[in-house]
This record gives sequence, C-alpha cells and structure tokens, in this order.
Amino acid sequence: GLAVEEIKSLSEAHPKPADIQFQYGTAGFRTLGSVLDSVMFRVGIIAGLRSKKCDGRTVGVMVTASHNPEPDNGVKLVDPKGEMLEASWESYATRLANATTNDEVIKTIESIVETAKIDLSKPAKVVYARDTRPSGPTLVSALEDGFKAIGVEPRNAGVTTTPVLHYLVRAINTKGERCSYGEDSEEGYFSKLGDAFKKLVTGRPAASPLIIDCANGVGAPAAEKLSELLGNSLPIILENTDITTKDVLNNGCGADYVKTSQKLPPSLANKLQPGQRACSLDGDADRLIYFYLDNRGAFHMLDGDKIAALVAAFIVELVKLAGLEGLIKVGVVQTAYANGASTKYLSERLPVKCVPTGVKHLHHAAERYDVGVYFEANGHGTVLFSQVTMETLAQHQPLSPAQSRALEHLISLTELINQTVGDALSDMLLVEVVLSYKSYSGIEWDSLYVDLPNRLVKVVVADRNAFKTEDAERRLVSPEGLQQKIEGLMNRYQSGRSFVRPSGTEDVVRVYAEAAIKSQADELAFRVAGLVY
Ligand code: NG1
Ligand code: ZN
Repeated sequence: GLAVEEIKSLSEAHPKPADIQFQYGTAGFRTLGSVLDSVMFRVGIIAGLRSKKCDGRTVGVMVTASHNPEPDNGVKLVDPKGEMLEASWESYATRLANATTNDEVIKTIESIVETAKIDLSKPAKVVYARDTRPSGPTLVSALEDGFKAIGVEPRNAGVTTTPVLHYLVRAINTKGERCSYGEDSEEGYFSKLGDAFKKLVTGRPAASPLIIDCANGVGAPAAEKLSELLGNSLPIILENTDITTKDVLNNGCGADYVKTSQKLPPSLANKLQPGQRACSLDGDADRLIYFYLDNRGAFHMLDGDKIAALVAAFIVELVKLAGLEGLIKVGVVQTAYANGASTKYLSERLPVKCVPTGVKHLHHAAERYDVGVYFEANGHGTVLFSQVTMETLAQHQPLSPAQSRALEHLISLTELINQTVGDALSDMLLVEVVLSYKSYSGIEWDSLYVDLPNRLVKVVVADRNAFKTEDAERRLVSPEGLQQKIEGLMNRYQSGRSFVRPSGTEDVVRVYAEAAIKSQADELAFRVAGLVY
C-alpha cells in the first residue's frame, strides 16, 4: 500500500501555489522555475508509479526548459524504451500536479493507482538529470523527495542533455539483452556515437572546422566531450559555452534564436568565415540548426527541413546501393510548419506524411515506415529504423563490394543515430557524414531546394481553446468562418500558404505564412493575424 503519512509529511514541504493551474503538455510541465517546486515533487511520485506500472523497468525524468529563457524550467517523463511518456499518463500527471491539499494529493494518487491498475508492491526505478539552469538543483531535490515518498530506487545522471537521458533509459532497460542499446553511461553514449562516426568517415578527406554555438547550455560540456573523442576526425570550434554567467543561456544564441530570428547569433559575427559551416544547439541539445555566410556575407539558414531533405535522400541512396530497394521503404514525417519547398522536394522523391505539432505525433508516424525520417522545421528530429529493418540489414547478403560498403554504412548509421529522440549532437554527426560523402559545403546542401520566404507570428487571444484544427492543423474548423477568410487571403499571394493553430506550450495562437516573396509572406502573416485578433 501507500506510505500515506510519509507522503503527507514530505508533501507538506512542497505546497502547490494556489493561483496556478499546471498542464502536462507537449513539452511536459514548463513554466517559471520559481513556481515548479510542488510539480517536481509530484512528478517524482508519478515517475515511481509509472515504473511500477511498467513492471519495475526504469523510467526517466528530465528537468529542463530547453530553448526557453533561463528563468523558466520544466520537467518531462521518459518511458522505458527511451521514448516519450504514454499519452494517457499525461492526464494523470496533470491531475496530481493540480491537487490542492495534502489529502487531495493522497486521494489523487489512490485514484491513479486504481484507474491505471498499478501493483504498488512492484519495484520502482528512475534515472534523472537536469540541464544547467540555476533553478535546477532545488527542483531536483523536490523531485527526489517525490521519489522518497513513493519508494523509488533513484539514479542521478547529474547535469546532461535531454538526448543522453533518453539514451540512458533505453540502455538501462536493454542491458544484457540481444537488442542492447549500448553501455548505460554518458561515456557509453559518447563512445557509441564517436565509434560509429569514425567508422563512417574513415578514408574520407579531412573535414574543415565546424563551429558549434552551444547556446551557453548543457550542450557545451557535452560537445566538449564529443570533440575530444573525435579528435582529427571532426575538427570542432566551440562557441557560447558559458554555463556559469547568469542570463546568458539561449540569450541571443542557440537553435531557437537562429530559427526564429533567421539571423546569425551576434556573438559569431567576427568568427564565422564566408563558406564555413556552423550550427546551433538549443538549451538541452535536442535541436539543431545549421547556417553559413555566403561570399557577400549574407546569412543562410539550414533548418530541420533541410536536414530532413539531406538525410532522407542519402538513406534512400544507400538503400539502393546496398541492393535493398523494394525491401526497405524510407518515408518522411513533417508538420505544417515544414517549408512548402521542402515538402515539394521530398514528395517528388519519397512518401511524406504531415502530422500535428509535437514530437509524439512525429515519432509515432515515423514508426510506421521501415526507415522513418522525422524533423520539425525548428531542428528537432531523428531517424527510426524498424525492428524488421534492423533484421533485414543484419541478414542481407551483399552481392558486390559496393553493396557490402553501402550495407555497412547503413548499419553504422543505425548506431550513429539516437533513435529514442531528436539529438542535436547525433544529428550533427549525421549531417557531417552526409556532407562528407557528397563532398557538399553548406552552399551545395542549401541548393537542394530554395526555401519559400516565411513568417511566424504569435497572437495573444482571449481564449486560444476556441481555435480548433483539422487536417494535421492545416485548417481551422472553429471559430466558424475564419478558415474561408484565411483561404481568401492566401489565394491572393503567389505560392501563398497560411495556417493558424493554438500553441501547445504558450498561451498564444500561432500564425504561419509563406509566399514567393518575403514582403508578401510578411504581409500575409500580418493580415491573417489581423483576422485572428
Ligand atoms: P507549440 O507551442 O505548440 O507551437 C512548440 C514548437 C513545436 C515543438 C513544441 C515542443 C513551433 C512552431 N512549435 O510547440 O515544434 O517543438 O514547442 O517543444 O516551433
Ligand atoms: Zn530542446
């Protein structure tokens, strides 16, 4: 049974702020770090219950607010396979986070135990980590109190990236098995990535130095370790690595800054040479955006869509070269935010599916393909190889040295890619491998297709829940009549496309527009925003 008195006395130390409603959304719980203490304590309990429900297998908890400002923080649960928390548990987490009194906390736990049919006598194991935010240590101790309350055997993974935490969860749960994901330590993660990368680039000409903007976050120490391990196989220059100065995290740098402002981080202005490759990580190193300056000094961004195009085409080519065409089908998953030019480029080459925003939608849709490539335009994404595909690769008998090489490359890619979640460092190595094989600079990669100019704006509305969508968020069904008006505007612009959806992470409605010319994309966005407001 529950240790009711123990839970109550621990809960006493983590009271819920009276005026706040919490919600486990697409990014877990995320808000100002200063109001998250009670949420952390209760997430500790939920994590324990989830592990018990999963027969004592290890679940993960990541404390981070990713690309958001430094005063924010958040928390997300990771299921035993290293994937996102099962959807039905999001509402359990929300319910417990909003229980007002201690008695209600107990009652809510009891009701979750009953609804989810949890056997409390099962063991509970949780591995947890945090990013570099100053609010992290206190929030982690609240989380640990939650573990104590429900009887969790905790494993502290310290300060590390979100993708490392996902890797650890999967590695711990597959330890000693045939499908072992790797050694269950941060070193195990880096050597898995590093070894696969070195195998893939052996014999290739040396790469020119790559600049990594670490967003002054946890990606900095991680990229540092990776860089040491890679040595000459990939020369790396680290920038924005300050994880101790206050308020510099994600500030004027990082993947979200670059994607949102479509600008070079000012701190790189005198460092990036024309033609040189650079990339930005976000605050927990699960998003990646590349960019370069052309000979005239103009900034060019290579976002998640460009990464998807580069990587998907490369995998299709390897599958063909390995003699596996027809046996392994590669598909791509995007959201409505994917640039129309990328969708066109990809659709002409392979199956493309559009799903609603949120990694869980992308991940699940990608699982349906033999090889599923998914990327959000903002740089979050990965590649999934199905179990059947893994077996096909293991058993295939190549008929020529060329087939054999392509097959080996495909197998190495399955090791290089973090298949649990989007991973900036793993994705970066993947991009570097493809660029090396194709002998592409940023310029050639960029010319796969030309992005349509686009604009994303936020609109604060009275009630964002009044905005309901269909067709993977590409069309509004309510408020009534609004969709027709949007389409009326859209049709007046060459290559015009616009859609409106409520954000899942902020109390705003987002308006996206693209068109053949920048000024038209801006105009369309602001006119649609005018309809919404
Ligand atoms: P919302 O706030 O629902 O638009 C944002 C991003 C998503 C995803 C989530 C989770 C955009 C337009 N939206 O969602 O892609 O990353 O945050 O972090 O980039
Ligand atoms: Zn992130």
